[in-house]
Amino acid sequence: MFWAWENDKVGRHAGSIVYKKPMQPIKIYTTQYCGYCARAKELLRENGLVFEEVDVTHDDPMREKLVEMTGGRLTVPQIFVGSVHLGGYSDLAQASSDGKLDQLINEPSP
Ligand SMILES: N[C@@H](CCC(=O)N[C@@H](CS)C(=O)NCC(=O)O)C(=O)O
Repeated sequence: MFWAWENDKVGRHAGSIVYKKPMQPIKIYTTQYCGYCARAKELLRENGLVFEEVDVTHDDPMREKLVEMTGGRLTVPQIFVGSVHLGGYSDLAQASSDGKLDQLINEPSP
């Protein structure tokens, strides 16, 4: 089991801290009353991952910028790991189950 919090994450294994290493920050763009956003945040928390949430509910300019940043995605949530656009909730769930999320999080910064 891997636990992480704060942005310079602390690794824990079997209850003891075994290593510290830098991890890519996770940023999630959300709106209020968004079921997929809630599920995405829950999944991240279940994995012990800390994230920064950007609520774009009342921020149309940011929402427009988000569409650009994601290559035209119009839905929320949109999740970034470091500079990599992971996608929405279903992309996060897939990445969590196939190991891509771990890989992205642990990738060294460019
Ligand atoms: N397949 C997408 C579905 C996301 C989705 O449908 N989100 C809704 C909100 S829960 C949405 O953005 N609807 C359009 C809008 O709010 O403008 C995912 O997995 O993230």
